[in-house]
Formats: sequence, C-alpha cells, structure tokens
Amino acid sequence: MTPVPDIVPLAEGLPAPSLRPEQRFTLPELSYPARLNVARELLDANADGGRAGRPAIVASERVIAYGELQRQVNRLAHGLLAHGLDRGDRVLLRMPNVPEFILTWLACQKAGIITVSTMPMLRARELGYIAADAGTTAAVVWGGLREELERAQAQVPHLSRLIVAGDTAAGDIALASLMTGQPDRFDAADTARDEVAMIAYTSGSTGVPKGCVHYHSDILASADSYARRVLAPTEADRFGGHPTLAFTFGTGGLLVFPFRFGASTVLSGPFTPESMLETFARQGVTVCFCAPTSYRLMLRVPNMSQRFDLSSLRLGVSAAEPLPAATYLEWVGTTGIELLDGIGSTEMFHIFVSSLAGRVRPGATGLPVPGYDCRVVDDEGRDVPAGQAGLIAIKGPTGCKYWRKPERQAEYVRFGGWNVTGDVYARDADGYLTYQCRSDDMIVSGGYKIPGPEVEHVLDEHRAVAESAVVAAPDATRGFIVKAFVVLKPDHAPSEALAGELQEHCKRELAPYKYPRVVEFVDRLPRTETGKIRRFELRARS
Ligand code: 3UK
Repeated sequence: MTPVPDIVPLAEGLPAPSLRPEQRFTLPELSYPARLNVARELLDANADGGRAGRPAIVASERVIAYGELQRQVNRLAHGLLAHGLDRGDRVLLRMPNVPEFILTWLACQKAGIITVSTMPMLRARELGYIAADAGTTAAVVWGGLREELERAQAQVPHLSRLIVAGDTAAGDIALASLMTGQPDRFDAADTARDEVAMIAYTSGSTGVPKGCVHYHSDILASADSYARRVLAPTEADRFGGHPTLAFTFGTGGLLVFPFRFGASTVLSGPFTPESMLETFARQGVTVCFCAPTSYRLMLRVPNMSQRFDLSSLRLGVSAAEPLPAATYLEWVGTTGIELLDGIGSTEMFHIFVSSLAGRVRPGATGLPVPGYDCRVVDDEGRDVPAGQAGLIAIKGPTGCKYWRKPERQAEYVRFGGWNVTGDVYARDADGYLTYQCRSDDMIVSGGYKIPGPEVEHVLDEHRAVAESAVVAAPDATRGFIVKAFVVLKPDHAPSEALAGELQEHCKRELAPYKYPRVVEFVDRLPRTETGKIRRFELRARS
C-alpha cells in the first residue's frame, strides 16, 4: 500500500504559477477582477441575471432550473460549513454524472472549499493515494460507489468523514440532511482570482497519480477562450456526452461551459452507443463531448442516422485521444454534423489546440485556441522547422501547477513557462498541428490514459509473476490496447487460465479499464545495457 502523507497546509503544496496575470490573460474576455468566485460566475450570474427559470440540469426526467439549483447550492454551502468544513479544506467527490455532483461541486466552490473529484472507476488503492496526497478531510460519495471508498478508508485516516448522496444506509450522514433547515441565501466566499478551486488527479506516466491545481480564474479562462471562441455557445445550447464530471474534459464540457453561457447540461447514465444516441435525440443535445472511440462505436450502431433523430446536434467535440481522418470523415459523411478534434489535458484544465468549424483538416488536431501560444520544439526547447516532429509546448491562461510534485512540475513546465505535455506534434506551413505520438510510456486506449508502469507494478505483485512489461498494441476500435508481456516464476507454467487470473487481479486492484486485454508469456524481457526494459522493442513486436 502507498505510504500515507501528512496533511500539508495549502500554501506548502502549491507551486508558484509560471506566468504573471498579464502574460496569462491576453484576451479582453480574460480580464478578471482580483476577487473572483467561480460559483458566483457560473450560477449566481444566471440565477440573479434573469435566467432563474431556465433549465440548468437535465437528467432523464428531472429538470433543475438555475433558480432552484441556486437555492439548493446555497443550503448545501451552509450545511458544509455547519458540518465543520472550512474555506481551503479539500473534499473528495466520488459520484457518477448525477445532479448531486454539480450541486456539491458548486456548493464547495461557493464556500471556498477545494474539490478533489475522482473518477467513479477508481479502486481503493487509487482513492487512498489521492485522499492522502490531497489531504482531504471529508468525502461526498454516491451510495452505489461507497464500497471502494470504504476499503480505502481502512488505510487512510484522511477519509474519516463520509457524506453520502443517493442511496443512504442507517447511520449515514446524508447529503440531503446537511441541507435541511439551512437558509436559501448564501454569500459566495470572497475568493481571490488565483485561489485554488480544485485539484484534478491524472495518472502519471510513472504510475503515481499527480494532482493538478486549478484556480477560480483557470476554470473561467478555459470557458472564455476555448468554449467561447470555438463552440460559440448561446443559452439555447444543450451540452451532452459521456465524459465523467470528475475528468476535466467532463467538468468543462458538462458543467463549466454550459453554465458560463446560461445553457443547459444533459446528464446521462453509463455510456452505451445506443443510449448515448437516444439521449442526444430525446433531450435535443446541441453540442456533444465524446472520445473518438465512442464516435466509432456510435457509427457501428446499424442505421444510426435513420433510427435516431440527431437534427438538434450542431457540433461534436472529440478529445482525449487523436481523431483519425477516417473517423472524422465517416462521422461527418453519415450524420452531416461537424466534428471538432481538440487536445486538452488535466494539467491545462481543457482544450488548448482545436479544429474550427468549417476549417477542419481531417487528421490534424487543428490550431492553437485563441489565448494560447503554441510551439513545436526539440529537447532543448528550440523550435523545429515546419513539417518536422517535436514536442508541443503551450503557454496560455491555464497551465500546469502540480500539487506537491516539484520534480514533475519541472518536467511539465520547461523552457521558461512553456507547458510540455509529452505529445509529439508536427506543424505544417499553414500552422495546422498534427499529432504524432506520445513521448513516454503512457498508453492511450479508448481515451483513457494508462501508465504502463502502474499496471506492471500490480502484475508484479501477483504470486506467479517474476516481472512484466506493459505496452500499447494497436487496435481498430480503441486506438491502442494494453498488452502485458509476463515472465513467470520458475514454478508456474503459462496457461490461458493464468492469463485470465492476471487480468482479474488487475481489474480488482486498479480501475478496470487499465487491465491488460492481451497477456503474452515470455521467457525474458529485452533490456538495454543499463538494465532498462526496451519497451519500444516490445511495442514494435505488438
Ligand atoms: C492525449 C490527445 C491526441 C494527449 C483531456 C480534453 O485527455 C485529456 O486529459 P488527460 O490528462 O490526457 C492528456 C493527454 O491525452 N490527448 C488528449 N486529447 C487528444 N491526443 N489528440 C487529442 N485530441 O496525450 C494529452 O497529453 O487525461 C482532453 C479536455 C480535458 C482533458 N483533461
């Protein structure tokens, strides 16, 4: 089990931002006042600005208007403070895409409490690490997802206080009970523009999750650069799609962006291609956020465009992994709906290079989002000529601020304030940027980021395994899949049953999407002179 760090005061865990405000906020839309509260801007601006009756959240038959949501958020903000939480405290969120997620997130922001959202698929091991690293002092958990968190609780004292939403059991502190009897009005905490609002965790390529800090201003800046300029939303829009609200792709697409423009968010249950298409049609979704794998799966639904009325959809956003030209052309050819690739990261909060409607080059990610500067450089930070591959480096209103990881910070923010994501890109003479590959051991499968070393670590814990190496193998649907090369201990023989057992072991110990879909037993692993596993050789073999 991961050792448990002590709770660290906020200021000590925080890296200094690499850019001054005047270097970050270069667009007029980004000139924020020094005091800024993201919940006031996203919620009160609508509820008090004539949109109290407009729909904020649509979740199957439930529609919650901005005015009603504001009252709930205010009561919960009071309830959280009455429960002993304070400004600057960290609260872990573990919920699916339900209205309670948005309610809790906004209530925390309004009270100046820092949200640490976690993906529903994470297991006890991963949750325990995050809770300890972020120093969370309470968690809000969805009843149906409590088991893994309770397993983590056994090892992590930082998880002592659980607040349960949805199905509760006797003795629980229910989210609803915190709101009972609390006033409908709550004055937002007078937070600073550059005060921590959230810490979003991302799988590190080394296998240790990294917390990415975002300020109140970062969250709004992403809406006011990417969403405003690329999606041009109006209050008539309905944002939908499958990314979990805990992933910044979803936090932006299904919470921040719709609310910034007084539009609505459409929440849906677990993704299946049919249910997603059904939600688009029934709820009149106008802008959807999905990973390329999901667009491919939806295209495979027989007669999809005859069976589902997609006439409300005006724009699809594709992110989390590259969108191949073939997928783009098939989607636009079948549905007639524009599809915009965009690269984002948890460190940058959201998308910083994107295609633009009407100016798409199939196969290219696109152009820098207005407000962001972008270069393609070599390992020393020198620009490489057009057409040549190099590291993509970004500067803009959002940027990487790792929580308590100074060495990682120095790897991501380099060359004097440039964010180096680890993606290899080439820029053509017209400025269009085309993705080439990752420069590290991260496997991108179905939009999920899976650090090879993290899976290796869990495989190596199995009693039959001597050592292992995990790499990406090409796959028609998922882009890549996780493939494990396993060397067994002398007293164990390769078998299909053992391969299955290793897969089950990984699914139990890690978020199930990380398990190796292919296990190949080998006698030994290829190594370099210095003893490093030659992963590139194994990749080539796959
Ligand atoms: C890869 C892409 C090629 C790339 C994300 C939109 O994916 C998101 O965040 P993560 O932290 O991963 C970041 C990494 O994912 N990637 C993402 N989009 C693309 N590669 N083409 C793309 N269009 O390796 C990047 O460094 O999980 C995406 C918005 C918010 C996000 N957090």
